[in-house]
Amino acid sequence: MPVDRKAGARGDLPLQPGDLLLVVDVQNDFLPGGRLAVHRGDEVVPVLNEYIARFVARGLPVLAARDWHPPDHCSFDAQGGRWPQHCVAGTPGADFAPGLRLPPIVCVIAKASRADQEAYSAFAGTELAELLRQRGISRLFVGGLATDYCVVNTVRDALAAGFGVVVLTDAVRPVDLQPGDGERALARMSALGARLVHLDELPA
Ligand code: VGL
Ligand code: ZN
Repeated sequence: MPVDRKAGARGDLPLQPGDLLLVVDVQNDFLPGGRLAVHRGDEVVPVLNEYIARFVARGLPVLAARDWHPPDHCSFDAQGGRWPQHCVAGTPGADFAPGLRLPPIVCVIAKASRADQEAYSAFAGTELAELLRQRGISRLFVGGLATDYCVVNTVRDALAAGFGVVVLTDAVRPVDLQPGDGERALARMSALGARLVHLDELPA
């Protein structure tokens, strides 16, 4: 399914109170050289830094989710899961990318930290929805890794919980276990009601 990118003139998506930037799993193990490296995953870092700067300049909040597994997580191949061991809580592989310029006040959500449960979505088993509601957040701008796993599942749950969602298409990259998984994930998010944008469409 081709992804509809027709919408979007330069600067036509104003940022407003109630908007929040959600940075998903920009962690060393998902970058080239990491244990579950996403092809060109490092390319999202400078783009996300620009989005972060735009949110911070307007006093809008930034939240970072991180994959935060115990060493025997059920998704790891040694446990019969589909992935190599990655993002083990407290290890360098689970650290945020060193070049990612998260603001000094950033809320961090850890997910998939129970050994017996896989959780791609930042909403799964976390307090994210309550936290957003308490803070009066109505719309999430979502970027990070990986498009076809944690990003798409997080976006699906955000929409189901009633939040507006804007996907930052230049700040996501897919695992693409099957070629086209990333594009299909973008199409799915669009079909579910997310708006797909790139940096030019936000005010500078
Ligand atoms: C992810 C695979 C396994 C992700 C996390 O962050 O997209 N993908 N764990
Ligand atoms: Zn994981």
